[in-house]
Parts: sequence; structure tokens; C-alpha cells
Amino acid sequence: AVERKIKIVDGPNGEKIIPGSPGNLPLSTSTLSEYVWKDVEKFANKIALECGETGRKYTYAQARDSSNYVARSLRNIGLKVGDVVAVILPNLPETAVAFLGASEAGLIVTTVNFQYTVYEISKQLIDCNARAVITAAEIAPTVLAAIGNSNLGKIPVVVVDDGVQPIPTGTIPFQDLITKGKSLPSLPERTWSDEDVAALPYSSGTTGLPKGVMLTHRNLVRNIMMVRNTVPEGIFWNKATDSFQEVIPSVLPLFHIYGMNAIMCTRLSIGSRLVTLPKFTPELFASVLAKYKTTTLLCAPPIILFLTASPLIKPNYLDHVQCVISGAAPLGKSDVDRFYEKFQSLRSTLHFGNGYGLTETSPVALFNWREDKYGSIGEVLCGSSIRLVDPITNVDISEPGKSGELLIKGPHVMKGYYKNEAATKETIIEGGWLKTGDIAYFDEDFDFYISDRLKELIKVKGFQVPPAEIEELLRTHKDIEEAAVIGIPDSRYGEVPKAFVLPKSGRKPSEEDIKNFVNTRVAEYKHLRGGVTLVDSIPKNPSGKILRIKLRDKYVN
Ligand code: 4UU
Repeated sequence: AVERKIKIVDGPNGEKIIPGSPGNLPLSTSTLSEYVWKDVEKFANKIALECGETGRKYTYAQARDSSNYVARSLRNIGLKVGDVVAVILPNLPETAVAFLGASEAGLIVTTVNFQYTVYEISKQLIDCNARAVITAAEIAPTVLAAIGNSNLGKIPVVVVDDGVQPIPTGTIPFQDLITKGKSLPSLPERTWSDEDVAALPYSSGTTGLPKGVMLTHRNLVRNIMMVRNTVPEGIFWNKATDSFQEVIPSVLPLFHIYGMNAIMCTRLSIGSRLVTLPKFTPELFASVLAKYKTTTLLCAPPIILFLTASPLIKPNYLDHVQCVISGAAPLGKSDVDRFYEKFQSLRSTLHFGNGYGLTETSPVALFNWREDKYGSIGEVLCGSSIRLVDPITNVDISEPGKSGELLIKGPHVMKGYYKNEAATKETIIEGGWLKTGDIAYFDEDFDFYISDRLKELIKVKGFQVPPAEIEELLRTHKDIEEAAVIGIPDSRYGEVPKAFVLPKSGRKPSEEDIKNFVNTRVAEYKHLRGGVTLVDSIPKNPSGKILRIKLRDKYVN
């Protein structure tokens, strides 16, 4: 075990503040795109982005220039600094170009799950008042229906051409933004700062419906720096050189904060080659691993289980892999052990990392890279600090082995929830501490472990399923009076949603009917795989809050 020089600091009100890994972050006031492209000349001719399905690629110089032309075009079609643009794209090279281009234009990018239904997309577009959408031909009909279902009026819709599906009439081909942008005048000097909002991904946080998470340029840039200052260079991240370039299959969705900042922006800033996978199929993933000499695997636990279990993945496909990083959901020691049973020859060369964080922390907050501590989420990142607070007594914890709610403070903590001061105040409490809704403890070396979840959020394959969202939908069913949704453990998905339904008097909807009702209206991972149980009452506290723990105790444990 490594001894760490961590000294708990007393706060003014009895807080026990646990500082992050020692060190100082370099000063920076860069915006996100400035930071991502700052070293681009060093790897201008290396490949930055490449489609794992079609081979369409962009060098670093092309990616940077294309983003700049997209920025000019977006301003030219009337978008103004601070407008929200929705990016609804699968993982394509153009997803990065669109995201960074919009950001360079001073727009706020809200990323939307490309598997969402009309119902889900329209909700997000309305909530953030999107002024434009960038999407792909395949999903354009769904997106146009969602815009039609909203009150947004006629907004520009830009469509990436996949060469298969025609682009709907009335939309703008993405390629035009690049080619026409080139002859537009350069962008005027920027009028916004790194304290302004850059990205608006959605998260339900500790309670309720999905909310826009306001991440500033500074939040996102500082988080990249924090990881680079804490996690040793050489294994977990390597700057491209004349003779070496990281090769990373970009399989985790870029709309989620993990893909967006911890993979796309972080790795583009060091010159990595991202091979984007527009969909997750075992065949496509296997073919990418077979074809490219992958150096770095950034995964969520289900992908690690897949690599371990699938006969399509030959052990030699990972021969050049230096590290596997897991995040977004718990990874157990047994999962790592089983991985090494299959990839025997990698035992002494490959390293496992585990990143813990939230959309609200841009996302990385703690990171474990110590081989003797699989299952731990490791140390607090340099530049930030945390507290553990007993959820019942509200007293700060300062001894190893005792569990409490994890609170986080630092330059990576969001500005707040978009147009939702009440939720912001409940989540970021006095002194700037963000409540995570996760229960954790630490050991003698100040390595942390997540032991439980206080918040109602369900995580299916690492994706958020907010119970309140499914409950709201269930209440619109003609036979349903009230509903409560909880997560139940599942070996394949991590957790799956299960619904408890109180029917309207005299009604008796079938489980099949309720499942169909939900499953046709939400994305696949939100489906009610845990089943539906009819009940004659939903347990609630006096103020009407659903007591999910009671349901869990009665029906699950
Ligand atoms: C146990 O999933 C994320 C962020 C993922 C991330 C973090 C650091 C990826 C790479 C990285 O290096 O964000 P959200 O907002 O979708 O979900 C946040 C919640 C947490 O509150 C916690 O409950 O997801 C859970 N979680 C984890 N749980 C996130 N990471 C972990 C983890 N172990 N490593």
C-alpha cells in the first residue's frame, strides 16, 4: 500500500475536509475548444477521428479547421452567443466536430441520447429552449417529429449525411457547414469567458426529473487538468509523440459526460486517435479491435464483462492495450479477475483504472489506479476536496471505515441546474459542496469505496434511469392512479427498473400492457425489465415523497 500525505482540515462549521491529491493545477482561462486544440500543431497530420464502420477520417488539422468552419456557419445562420444547440448524434467523427465547432461559436451544447424516442427528445429540447439541432439522417425523422411536438417553432436542423439515408428536405447538410464555412469571414474576437456555460448534458441528480447540468468551459477544462495532474502519465494517458499515438475505440456514447469530456475532449487534447463506433454491436466492436492496435480502453463495466464473455473477442485483440479504465458504475474485483483469466498474457503489462464521478462534476472526481485496490474508487483528484457526512446525524466523518454521503467541492463542480434554482440549492449546499447521493468510506490510505446509493437514481449499464421520469409517464396511463419505480440488481445490466403500480379503482391493467405502454415511449435501456407489480397502496411520507426503501424491503430484499 502507498502511504499518502493527506491531512484532514477543519472547516469553520465542524466540517472535516479531506483534500485531494497534492499538487497545483496550471493556471488557465482557456475555453474548451481553445484547450482541446492548444497543442494541435504538434500532431497536425496524425489522425484524430475515424469512423470504425466506414473509415471516414479527419486528421488533427482537418478536425480543428472543420470545427472552426462549422463555428462560422452556425453564427452565419443566425445563432447567437449563449444560444443552446442540441447535438443528437451517434458516435461519428462529425459528433466531435459539431460539438467543438458549436462550442467555438460560443453556443451552449446540449447533448441528447440518439436512441431517445420522440417523447424523450421533445422534453429535453423544450426544457433547454434549443435554437438549433444537429443530427444524423437515420434519426432525422424522429428529431423532426420531436420538434413538431414542441413549441420551439421553426429552428434550423443540420443533418450529417451517412451516405445511406437521404437528408430530409428543409434541413441543412452538415457538410455544407464545413465547405461553406471556409469562405465565411473568421469569427470575431470572443466575447464570453471560461466562466460561461459550454455544455448542458442532462442528469436527474439526487432526485426528480432530468435537469440540464450547466458545465462551464472552466469546469470541463479544469477537470481534464485535474485528471492529468493526479493520474500518472505513461500508462493511463500518453501525449502523442513522433513515434507513439494512443488508439482508442470510442464506443461509450459521446452524449454522456464520460464520452464527452473524459474521453473526447481529454484525449483530443493529447493527440489520441479516436475510432468512433456509431452503434454497439458485438461484430462491429470486435472488428474494430481486430483491425486497430488499441492502446487504451475506456469502458463501463458491461463492456468489460462483454470483452470477457464474448467469443468474438480473441485474447490477442488486446495485445497492445496498456490500460482499461472503467467508470460510471461499480466494477468489482471479481470482474477484473475474470477478465485476466481470459487475457492471461496481459496480466503483467495491462493496468486497470476506475474513475468515479458524476455529470455534475464534469465528470471525474476520484480515480483508482492501484492494482492492489480493485473495487476502490481511489483518491480524490488534485485541485478538489471532499467530505463524508453521516446522512442521519449530519455530522462529518473523519475516521477510516465509517460510511457517509460523499460531498465534493472544486473547480469541476457544475454552475447549477439550468433554470432550476430550487434543485441547485438542494444539491450544492452552503460552502459550495455538491451532494452526490452516494455513500462512501475510506481506508487507512485515503482510498475511497462506494458502499451504497442514497439517491433514487437507477443506473442501467451505466446509463441514468430517473425513477421520477418513468413514474410521470406511468401516471399518464388510463388505468393507473399512482406508480413507483425502483432499481433491482441484475448481473447483466447492473440494475433494471421495476414498477409498482396502483390501478385506478375498478381497473386491472395487465403487466404486459403496462410494459408495452412504457417500452414504446422510452429508450431501450429504460424498459421495465424488472417487471411490474400491482399494489393497493404506494408508501409515501407525509409530504408525499415516495418511500422507495419500503418497497425494496417488502418486495426485493
Ligand atoms: C461506482 O456516470 C457518470 C460519470 C462517469 C464517469 C466518472 C469518472 C466516467 C469516467 C470517469 O473517470 O455520471 P452520471 O451522472 O451518469 O452518474 C453518476 C453516478 C454516481 O453518482 C454513482 O452513483 O454514477 C455512479 N458512478 C459510479 N459508481 C459513477 N462512477 C462510478 C464508479 N463506481 N466508478
